[in-house]
Amino acid sequence: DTADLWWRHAVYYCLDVEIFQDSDGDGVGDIPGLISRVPYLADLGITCLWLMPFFPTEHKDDGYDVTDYFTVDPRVGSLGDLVELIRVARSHGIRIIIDFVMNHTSDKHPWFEQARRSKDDPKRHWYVWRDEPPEDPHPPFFPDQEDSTWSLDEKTGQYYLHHFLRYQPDLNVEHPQVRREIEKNLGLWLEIGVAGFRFDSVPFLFSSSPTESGAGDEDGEVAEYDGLEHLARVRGFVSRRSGEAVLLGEVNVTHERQMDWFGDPNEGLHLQFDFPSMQRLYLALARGEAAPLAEMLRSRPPADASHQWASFVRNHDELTLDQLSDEERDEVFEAFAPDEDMRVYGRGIRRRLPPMLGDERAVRMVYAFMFSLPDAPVLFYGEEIGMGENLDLHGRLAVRTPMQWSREGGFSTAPPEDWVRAEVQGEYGREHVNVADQRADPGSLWSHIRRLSRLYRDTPQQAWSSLEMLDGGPAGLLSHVCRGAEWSMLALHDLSGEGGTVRVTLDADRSADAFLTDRLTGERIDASASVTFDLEPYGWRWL
Ligand code: ISL
Repeated sequence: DTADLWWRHAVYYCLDVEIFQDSDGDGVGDIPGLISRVPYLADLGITCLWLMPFFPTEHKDDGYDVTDYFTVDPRVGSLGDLVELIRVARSHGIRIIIDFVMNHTSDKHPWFEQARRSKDDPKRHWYVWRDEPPEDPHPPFFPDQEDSTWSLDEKTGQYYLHHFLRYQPDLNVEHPQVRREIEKNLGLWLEIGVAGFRFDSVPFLFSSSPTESGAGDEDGEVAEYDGLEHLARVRGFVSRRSGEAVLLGEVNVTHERQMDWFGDPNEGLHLQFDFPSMQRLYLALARGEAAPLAEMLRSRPPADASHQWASFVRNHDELTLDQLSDEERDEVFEAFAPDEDMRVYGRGIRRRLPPMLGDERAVRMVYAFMFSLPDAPVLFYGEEIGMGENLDLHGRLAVRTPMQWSREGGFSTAPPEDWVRAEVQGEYGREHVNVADQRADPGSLWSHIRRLSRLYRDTPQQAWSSLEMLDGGPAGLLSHVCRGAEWSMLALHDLSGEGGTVRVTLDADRSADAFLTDRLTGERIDASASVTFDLEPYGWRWL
């Protein structure tokens, strides 16, 4: 595989154009606005932007219900603007990857409108139809809006499959013409210059249609095998079209099953979010014990040279806790989302970090931990300033409020009541939480995250190292080593909030020339035998 491996040591930043920066005063963020913020992102240490969907949409699922895959929603700009963004970003060392949402279309997509005209329509089988609704393949993802993953199409009297909302009918990927459209679409964006895709809802995107025998697909080995074959073809297609394209997949399943989606060397997805470990991080914090997270990371299958895990601590959805048991999920709810309105769909938390964790020392430690792994770090916009959420907004929209650039707002010159989404009020409003103020303060969360992200960016050895979990020390202590051939990092993090004393003993046979360097201060610590560190509550040290 001759593909460029830039993606392995990139720092990722996810944003939605419509809430990042408005350039023309209509209250909606746009691509020219984003272009003006590229230098900001480069300065923060970002080297890859993941853009949430910017396609024409009916807004039933914040852009994840697409009506045209081959262009840009005129509300946020034009194809020309996008090409310009790619050029400007590239000149600042930033690549762009985009959300790829072809598991389903909008029900207002012309394909679906045609498919539902009659049972004999040539596009009918681009979607998945049944005379009777089979058993649901899984509980509905939006249980406040849907009871079933099948909806009746009145006119033709059949039910169609929608893993998500009824406004998001699933495409039938078994249909060769649908697969051709998928390739045409990937091909268009690669030609325009994107450096890859964040594949939305991977297990569904690559699933065969449910079988007559009972909607299957849930655990069906056969269906999954087909999906993997399909992914292999898609990866081949993408690699032939672009030497550098990367596939970052959203696969919220166990590590063991995620390994199938990585596949053999140089196959499958390049990157996958590590949902199981990130969910365990919150369980560990709730208990004040490192064990739940340490165990999960210890048992995590290592990614080979052509694959990488991606770490994150928040994203644009609820913080899903579905890799935890019911009891474990309740513990996390109890600790971090005691009120019902902080939770969503019974499975996750719709809060950002500072309000969720309360203690800013914990917040800083959590970001240090995220950047201390070999994994590709993925930030969600606004995390660098500790933006909060607006629980008055429906569901996941709570964590998707306009970027807070300054005390005055800075997102748009339109009056705030005309902004695309209500801004956050209270403690995490822009009065205190904004880029301008935090940029000027070397002690701010922004400065902390910038330091972490630039350090990761400038240390590719870390991304190529392998993860080793260490035992010993206080119960709240998470210790790991990123071990490389010529470079290793020992990382200590206190997850308990109690701090403690940690004694580090170096291997006898290495001690002759061994020394430790504090990665942040550059201070050299003589450690010919062993050395003791005192960690503050939620303290951390990288050596
Ligand atoms: O697996 C999950 C919960 O058990 C979910 O996290 C699921 O993977 C997720 O809801 C899928 O999300 C993605 O596709 C949705 C969209 O609404 C989300 O914003 C997107 O991240 C439908 O396109």
